[in-house]
Amino acid sequence: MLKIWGHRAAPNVAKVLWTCGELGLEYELVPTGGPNGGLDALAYRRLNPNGLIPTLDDDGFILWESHAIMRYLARRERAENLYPAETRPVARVDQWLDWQAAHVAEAVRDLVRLTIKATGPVLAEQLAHAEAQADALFGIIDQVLRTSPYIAGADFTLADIPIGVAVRRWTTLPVTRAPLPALDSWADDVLSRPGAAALSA
Ligand SMILES: N[C@@H](CCC(=O)N[C@@H](CS)C(=O)NCC(=O)O)C(=O)O
Repeated sequence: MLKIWGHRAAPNVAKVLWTCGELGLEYELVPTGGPNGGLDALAYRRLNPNGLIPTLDDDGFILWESHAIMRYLARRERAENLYPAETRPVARVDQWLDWQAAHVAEAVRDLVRLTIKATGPVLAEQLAHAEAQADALFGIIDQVLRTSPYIAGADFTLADIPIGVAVRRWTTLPVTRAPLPALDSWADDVLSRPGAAALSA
């Protein structure tokens, strides 16, 4: 059985668990990181030298980086509905996966650092700047979703997963958010998929 080191509340782990849910894959979750600790243990560092979660073990094949794991699992299961084989459709999915990791993840992380994980006083301008950054990024997705049912086109794909996880996180933070109706209704749709149940299990 697949082994995944991490914990459900960690967004990058949630992406992988959701992917497993979509693929109908069973896994053993090894509680690591967050309140479980264990990231600095030598044995864990041998698996993942970054000391971060998630890490996957598929019958001795060790893989880290959440999006690499998602792609690997979709390919392993030949799930072309989630991760197409054709050059252009897969490029579109990759575009959104990379964009989420490069921009959205950081914007949400900034908001977390300035709110629920703030270690000292936060300037109102700092928070307003971070809120505006997130509004602008999620606004890009809202625009797409006004004319497209899913992030990468007509069908649900891997591209919807990291952005779904990020929206879920963003909407639970004590921040001011721009109203983005197309994004909200897409999020209601994708987060109610059976595959996403792993996020709140
Ligand atoms: N780029 C990495 C980032 C991994 C990462 O930052 N993981 C966070 C959880 S989302 C982590 O390990 N945090 C330490 C902890 O939760 O204790 C990935 O996508 O897998």
